[in-house]
Amino acid sequence: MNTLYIFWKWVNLIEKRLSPLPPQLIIKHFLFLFLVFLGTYKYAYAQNCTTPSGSEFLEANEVKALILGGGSDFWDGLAGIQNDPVYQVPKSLGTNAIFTSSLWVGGIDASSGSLRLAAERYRANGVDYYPGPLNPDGTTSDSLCTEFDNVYSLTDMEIFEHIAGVSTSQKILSWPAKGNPFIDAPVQDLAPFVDIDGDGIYDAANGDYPDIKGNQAVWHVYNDVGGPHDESGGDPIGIEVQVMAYAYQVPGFYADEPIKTTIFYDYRIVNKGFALEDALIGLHVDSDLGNAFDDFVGCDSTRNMGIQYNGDAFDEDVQGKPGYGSDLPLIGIQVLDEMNCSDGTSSPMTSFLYYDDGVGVIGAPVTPLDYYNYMQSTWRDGTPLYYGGTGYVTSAWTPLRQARFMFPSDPGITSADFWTEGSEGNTPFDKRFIMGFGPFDLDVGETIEFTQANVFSQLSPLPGFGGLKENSDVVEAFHDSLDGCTNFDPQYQIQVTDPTSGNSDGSINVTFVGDVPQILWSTSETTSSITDLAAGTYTLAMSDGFNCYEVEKISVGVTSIEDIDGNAAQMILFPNPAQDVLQVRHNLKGKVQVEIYDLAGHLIEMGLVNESVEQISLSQMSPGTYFLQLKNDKEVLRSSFIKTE
Ligand SMILES: [Ca+2]
Ligand SMILES: [Ca+2]
Ligand SMILES: [Ca+2]
Ligand SMILES: [Ca+2]
Repeated sequence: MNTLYIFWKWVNLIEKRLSPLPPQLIIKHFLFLFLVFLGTYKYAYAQNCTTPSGSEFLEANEVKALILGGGSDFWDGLAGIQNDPVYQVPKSLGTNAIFTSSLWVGGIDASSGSLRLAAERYRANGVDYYPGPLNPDGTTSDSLCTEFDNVYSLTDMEIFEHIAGVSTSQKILSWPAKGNPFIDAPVQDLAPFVDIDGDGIYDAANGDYPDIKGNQAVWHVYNDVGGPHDESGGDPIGIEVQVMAYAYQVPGFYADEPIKTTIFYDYRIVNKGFALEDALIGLHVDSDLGNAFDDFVGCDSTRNMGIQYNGDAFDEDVQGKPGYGSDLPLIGIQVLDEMNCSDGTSSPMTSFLYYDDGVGVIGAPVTPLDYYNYMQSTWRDGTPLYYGGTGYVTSAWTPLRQARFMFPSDPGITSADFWTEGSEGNTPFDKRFIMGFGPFDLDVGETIEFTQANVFSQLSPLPGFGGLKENSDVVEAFHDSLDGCTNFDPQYQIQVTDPTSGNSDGSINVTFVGDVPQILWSTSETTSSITDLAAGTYTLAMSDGFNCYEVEKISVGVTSIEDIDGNAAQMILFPNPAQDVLQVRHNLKGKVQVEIYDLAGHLIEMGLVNESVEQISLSQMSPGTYFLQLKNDKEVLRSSFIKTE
């Protein structure tokens, strides 16, 4: 694409975005942005990697969010996919709440003492981030960038169907996890997965499945060395960023409503380049709540939360979209707990700052140092944030003390030390902010991980944060309750009725004790009992609805291996019921351990078998129903049989 065209298109977008501004301000923006454009043009090296072009909508609940490849979301800028910011909440209204949000990372090179930085705002000058992971030595290549120029979206239902053996989608097969034979990438930790066969490698054909969160998740990976840092002008660090955005559509009772208007992110930032001292992580957010030109910003440092809220009592319609009207919106960008470094250190939010997007000392960042300073409450001229006023010290104003957090007060709770946009008499306008975390010592090989939640509220009447704080508490408690899968342990009994010879009149009846999980059979049925079964092996997949699964394979009336299809691990028991001797056939490899349990779960018998055909004597056992389990080092098979008099 030719440069002039890019610039013209970009000007058009900026003009559209700024159209409610007075003309002289638009011209000011034009001139400023044009100077920025010329200033950064010198960084236009020959390209190695493609710029990110992937995108997917995350829309599992009442948020519709455009997740973009690379380091910024919602507004795709010059990529031109949507030409519209897409963070609609509630999506039924179709009103945008966030224009764009992006990740900033900066720090001091431990050996050279110079600043290294990756940061994007609007991708107006280009990008700092490129698609794909880095090789272990911190390098990348055209082919690696191209292979990963994608964002990967999955629903929990697609995974459930894969686990149950209903269907395995192409997206499951090509999930970009470690060692996947379907993708071309170095064998290293990438997208999370559950390693069913325990070989350390992802292969859906062997039963492994993606380990997502939420009812839908969107995962992608990017780095800051695939090309020049055209947006910030910073020197590259050598970071790889893996991020999963996800959302829950939980069944509704009132206290869960905030979950439906929240999206989460799990970030994993891996340093594979240069050791950094005083590394800072920033979240740059330009919220535009409906009408973008009547907003205020603030923060709640105890919650690690940057807040944007409507600055007046009515949110007007904007550019053909409905505003929020008098149901005034607030959005909080929150880091749950803290940011954690693999060296054992962690950090809460240590800085919150807004800037006005002009050309002044509290205006838009231009140099890499500007970006770095904005992550530590320092203005563009190097002066620190002071408490009160505009936060910028002048000769006419002698502030009392320095500050880390700008506008930290809840406008609903006045106090002696009150500082909000309203208390300073600011005019509601198009605002943006930066949340800073750190400093960290980020050595090569170390990672920083954190979870971000975008929390929404329309519950607060002007002027308080009360409703948003309530929602934030619900979201945090919900997130804390998702403590892995150790508590998901469904208890059940299985009754099998074999089909009469050559017919399809068999059945499986599963009786749950306690909580009944979500059920999906390989037959696509979702009830606890299935009927009209021909001889064969059926898979029962169980889920808690929050990404935890259990699987049971149950054989019905199977008397020959030909009755079972596919290469998957299988076993057959016959005759069943049996009186004296039970024949066991299976296709497990290697040493196989056999265990027999009674209905109460007591182990009755165990032993090792090496052959694919075994005979088990039942003569010492009482009549009744038993479970037989076979397992080798990779797989487990279970089935039930009946011992008769
Ligand atoms: Ca595996
Ligand atoms: Ca607004
Ligand atoms: Ca208004
Ligand atoms: Ca804004």
